[in-house]
Amino acid sequence: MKRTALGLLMIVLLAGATCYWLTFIRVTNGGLTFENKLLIPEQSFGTVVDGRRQFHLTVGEGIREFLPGKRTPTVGVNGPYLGPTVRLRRGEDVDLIVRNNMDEMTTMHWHGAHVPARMDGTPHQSIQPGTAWTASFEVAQQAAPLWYHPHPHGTTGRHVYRGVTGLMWIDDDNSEALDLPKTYGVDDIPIVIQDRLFDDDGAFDFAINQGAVYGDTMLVNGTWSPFLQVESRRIRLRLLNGSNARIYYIGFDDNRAFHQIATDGGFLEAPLQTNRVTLAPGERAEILVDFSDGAEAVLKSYPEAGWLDTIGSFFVGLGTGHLELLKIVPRPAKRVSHALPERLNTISRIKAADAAKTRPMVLGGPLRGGGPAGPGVGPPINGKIMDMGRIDEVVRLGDTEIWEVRNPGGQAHPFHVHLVQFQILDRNGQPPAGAELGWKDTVLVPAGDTVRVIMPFERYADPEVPYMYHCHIMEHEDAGMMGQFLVVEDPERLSSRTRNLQHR
Ligand SMILES: [Cu+2]
Repeated sequence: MKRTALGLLMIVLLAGATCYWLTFIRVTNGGLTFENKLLIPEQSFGTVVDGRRQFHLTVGEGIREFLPGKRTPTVGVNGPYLGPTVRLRRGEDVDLIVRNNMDEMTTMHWHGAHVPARMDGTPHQSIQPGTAWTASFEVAQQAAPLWYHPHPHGTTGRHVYRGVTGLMWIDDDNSEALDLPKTYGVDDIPIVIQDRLFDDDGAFDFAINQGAVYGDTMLVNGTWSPFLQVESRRIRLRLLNGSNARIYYIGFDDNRAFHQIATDGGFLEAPLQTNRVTLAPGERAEILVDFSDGAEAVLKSYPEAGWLDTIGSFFVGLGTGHLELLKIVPRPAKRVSHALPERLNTISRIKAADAAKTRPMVLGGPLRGGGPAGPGVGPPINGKIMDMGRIDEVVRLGDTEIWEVRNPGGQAHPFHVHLVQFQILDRNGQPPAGAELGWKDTVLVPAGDTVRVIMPFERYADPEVPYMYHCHIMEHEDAGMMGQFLVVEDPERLSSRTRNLQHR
């Protein structure tokens, strides 16, 4: 009897370990020596021409040595890998002039930005090789840590994987008045987290496994095994999960507490003390970390809390799921530490009763009409695979809407909506807490969860050009886990062309 129970337990444990191993292949990055100085992307304030702030972003191929002695072919923006941190200010008019020096079509999307559909850089604003495209808009949103990346349908994942990603930080009166660390690269640090697979010859290996690309080598700002020297005082890290598919559970190796101060779309109301931040692809978080104790700490990703991961870590025994990112080395401070602000922002809660309608968004599940899902197809949203010639949803300008995002499938999907920042209304019926009270444009919906988000559609009607909503696991998005919505002044008076596009 005892023996049967033990055998059963062993089978369960081994199955758990096997599942774990399949999901998190070859993640064995422990034991880094952190010998490389963390690269900090250039920041750009552009140049003001006729009252408009202009930026030039040139996408082109390059070579970068990430691993010692290995030359990796890359694509970057104004350089071999990643792009400049674009600094914008609320109320300004900007022109972002994007030149494509690659030999294939791409686009450039301003993730989290409140911009007209024609300026959004979706699959509908293609930039052919050797040409340029200009996104012109007014910066019409609060201070927030946004980012930019290509969005060509079917090849987003590959373009991002090669290196086309940059940060786009917005400031406003509030962010400038707050007593926060603001010296770029000194106490206000961009942290772009990416996992990569390398071939033996050093080339990026875009290998789709379990439906997406998971790397075994961590890069921060394109730096492998990095360290960062800071003063022994409070510093600000602006984290972006710029990975194609991997979800991180960010903390420090000494489990120190820190304060989260911002989410995707802006500041939280007050600093939130924690020792973990979950970041799915596309999500951002700003944290304040106090190094006045002078102790070094390694920024890392922990395994997801859960029995499978605990067993997996134990059995596989290779530090699987523990991903070391960056060693932070404090030096004696020259300046006194910033105090922790008591208040950061005012977020008025949008009430469910203010919503004109609720739209269901079912992630994964069967295809409409029972067509074959499979390699390169799906998972679907609402049973449908992305069709650039189909309009899936039509939103009335001025309405507030609830989108009920339900994930009946077997894996987590980060759901991203263009144009808006939304609030989480509830998750599995429970009101949000902690960082989920902040403004978001991407929300992680684990298997089995239902998340209701609420958002106002205040500006930018366009009866022709749609915005996107999609899973931000880029290989899912590229396989069609994406839909299109129009924002129009009167959904009852659509052109016959648009009406036809709705019913494809
Ligand atoms: Cu997905």
